[in-house]
Amino acid sequence: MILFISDLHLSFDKPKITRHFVHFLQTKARQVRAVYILGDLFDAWVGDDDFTAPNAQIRRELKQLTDSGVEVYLLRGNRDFLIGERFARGTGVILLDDFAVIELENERTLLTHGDLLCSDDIPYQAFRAKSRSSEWQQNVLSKPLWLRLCAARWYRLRSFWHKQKKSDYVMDVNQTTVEKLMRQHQCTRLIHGHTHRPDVHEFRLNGKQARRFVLSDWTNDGGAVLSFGGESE
Ligand SMILES: [Mn+2]
Repeated sequence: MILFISDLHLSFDKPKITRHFVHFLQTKARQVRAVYILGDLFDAWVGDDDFTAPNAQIRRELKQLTDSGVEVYLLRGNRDFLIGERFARGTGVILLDDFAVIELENERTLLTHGDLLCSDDIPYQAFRAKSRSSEWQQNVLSKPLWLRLCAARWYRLRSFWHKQKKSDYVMDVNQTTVEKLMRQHQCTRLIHGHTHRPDVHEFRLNGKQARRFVLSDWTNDGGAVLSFGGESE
C-alpha cells in the first residue's frame, strides 16, 4: 500500500496537528511500503539548522519510520522549499524534484506540490522563480537563525493578508497548465495538494480518461490520507 499526504503545515502553534502526524507515523504509516509527502509538511522552514519545536520531534519520528523499512518521499512545498540534504540525511527521507513520475497501479502518475499549477498567480510565480535560485537561497541561509525565524513569522502574516485579497480563481490551478504538464510527463493521473480543495477531477486528455487528485490539508480534527493498493501490496 502507498499513502499520500500533504499540507500538514506543522508549526509550534498547532500542536494538535503535530500529534495527529506523530500518531500517523507510528501506526498507519508503519504498515505500508511507501509514504509520499507532497509538500508543506511544515508551515515554514527556515533552514535545516532549525531544531526548534516541533522540528526535532518530527525529524526523530520520521527517522524511526524510515529505519523500520518504510520508504518516505518528500516533495517540497511553497512553505518548506528550503528543506535540504541535511534534513534528508537525518531523517532517511528521499527528496523529490518539483515534478516526480511514479508507476502507480500500472498508471503513470505525476506528483507535484501544486503551486506550479496555479499559473494565474503571476506575482507568486515571479517570487517562486527568484527564491529557487541558489543565489537567493545562499543569501537567506547565511543569515543568523534568529533572524530567519523572525522573517518567517513576518512572511506568514504577510501571506495571510495577501491571500485574503486574491480571488478564488487566481488561487486555484489553471486547467491548461495541468493538461500541458500531464502531456509533457505522459501521465494520465496527477496527485497534488496546495490548494486545500480536496477533490477528484475527471477529464479527457489525448482521448484518454485522466484524473487529478487534490489532497486535503490537515486540521485539528485530523489528517486526510489518500491510499492506493490493497493490504497485500
Ligand atoms: Mn502550499
